[in-house]
Amino acid sequence: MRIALILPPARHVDLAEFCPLGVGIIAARLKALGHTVSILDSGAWGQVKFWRMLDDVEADVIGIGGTIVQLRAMVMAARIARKRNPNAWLFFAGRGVFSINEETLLQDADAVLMGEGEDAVSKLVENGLPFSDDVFPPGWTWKDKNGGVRSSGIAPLVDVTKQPFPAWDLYPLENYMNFAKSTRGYATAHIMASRGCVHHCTFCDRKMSEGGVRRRPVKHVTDEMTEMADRYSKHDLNEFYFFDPSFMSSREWSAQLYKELANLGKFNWGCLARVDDIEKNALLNAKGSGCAYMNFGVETGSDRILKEVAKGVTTDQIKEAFSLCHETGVKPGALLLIGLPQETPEDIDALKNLLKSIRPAFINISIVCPFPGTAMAKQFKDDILPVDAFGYCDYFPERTMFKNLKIDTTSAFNDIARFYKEEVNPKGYVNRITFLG
Ligand code: B12
Ligand code: SF4
Repeated sequence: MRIALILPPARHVDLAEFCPLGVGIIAARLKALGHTVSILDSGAWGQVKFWRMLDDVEADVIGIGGTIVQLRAMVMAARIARKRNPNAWLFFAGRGVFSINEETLLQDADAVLMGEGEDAVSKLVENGLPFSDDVFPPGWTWKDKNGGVRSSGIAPLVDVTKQPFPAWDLYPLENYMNFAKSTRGYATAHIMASRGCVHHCTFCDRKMSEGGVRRRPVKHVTDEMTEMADRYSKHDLNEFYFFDPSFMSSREWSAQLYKELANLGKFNWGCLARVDDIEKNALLNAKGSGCAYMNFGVETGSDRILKEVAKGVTTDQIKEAFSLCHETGVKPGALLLIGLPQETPEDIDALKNLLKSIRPAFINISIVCPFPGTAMAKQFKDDILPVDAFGYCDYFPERTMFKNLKIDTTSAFNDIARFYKEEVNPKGYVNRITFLG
């Protein structure tokens, strides 16, 4: 079968430096079964080229996926792909599909994949087209032969220890790397060594994070890094960035990884991390194995809000982790959230004071968005603008979806960014979102 996996754009993302890793693993599984697979990711080409290239996609099975803020583009992409491929079997996938009634999606698709795709897609396509109602493995909602809607539930979590590397040859990797070079000055490659998270921050959509943390064997991870580095040496691949939500949460596993990376002695890397996972020895070992920076979900400078959003950390822990990073030479970055319904102007001042004390090398300021299904969306359901799931595409990431905030998010954003540059770290980097209108 010819299988096309398509990732349409979020309104605010044009070129991206990260490639969709989960989709790459699905592609590798499908290739191993002998199918002809292609990946068309908007982030690799930019929005204008993406829509042009979509016109040329020819396939027997078409999967279109993304987060909630890609939903509208997913539907548009399905309509375009259908025109060119009237007989193709088309499905929607990704995080976004959980936020909307499946019957709405089934107006433009034959099925919806709910959950992780590696097993669900591979097992389905083993059956050959057309897929009869009795061949759907768990994870699918589809239109049956009588026009009704059937569901086999949510796909079980996959065994991450048994998955292949992403099908690197199917991505135009140099595009991601060139984009990274144009913004960072050097190429970076993304990697996920684990999936899942045991925390319950109220703003996080955790529908696919349950089941604990599933870690890949250390050797599998470092082999992937070695393969990438060999394959892309000519692109000056300089660094790896671990996107795992729970990267340092196991001391034992992390220690093994640092040891292996130190033995290899050839990679620089950075990661997402939580301040409560930081401890001096681990940091020293991380640093010794090539760790250059860590980005922490700091979110806010108020202990009251940290508690209310169930972040599970305190400002003292944030200060301690940043201080250890400065001491050990690992550059700490701070990911911040503003626009929480509980937030007052005093809380913005507290955040500025915290920034002054922790001196991040980098800040990213996001305006919090109450994604459907999150604890925050349930808690503040009467305070959220009445828009359907597609409407999130219009607000995220620059406009608040809360009706009555005590702060103005645009002024707070500008105030924090200015304060950081002028009074905390003039050489620091503020990640700003660029809009395409
Ligand atoms: C790591 C991460 C990222 C990384 C992605 C890393 C990478 N290179 O793939 C980065 C930082 C780039 C990222 C970006 C964004 N993210 Co993010 N991210 C996460 C995080 C922390 C973990 C995701 C994860 O475990 N992925 C593992 C892979 C394997 O899972 P997956 O991507 O969902 O893919 C699987 C299935 O969903 C399915 N699938 C997904 N897409 C498709 C497409 C096709 C065609 C098929 C067949 C299958 C399929 O199969 C995949 C393999 O099993 C989660 C939070 C969490 N705890 O889960 C948020 C999360 C997924 N992100 C989210 C959001 C909103 C975004 C952004 C829009 C944020 C932004 N500020 O721009 C962008 C989207 C960018 C874009 N696509 O244009 C939301 C999604 C909410 C929702 N309801 O849709 C989450 C849940 C966080 C939250 N706020 O609640 N993210
Ligand atoms: S925000 Fe991060 S730590 Fe919190 S639940 Fe989501 S993935 Fe876990």
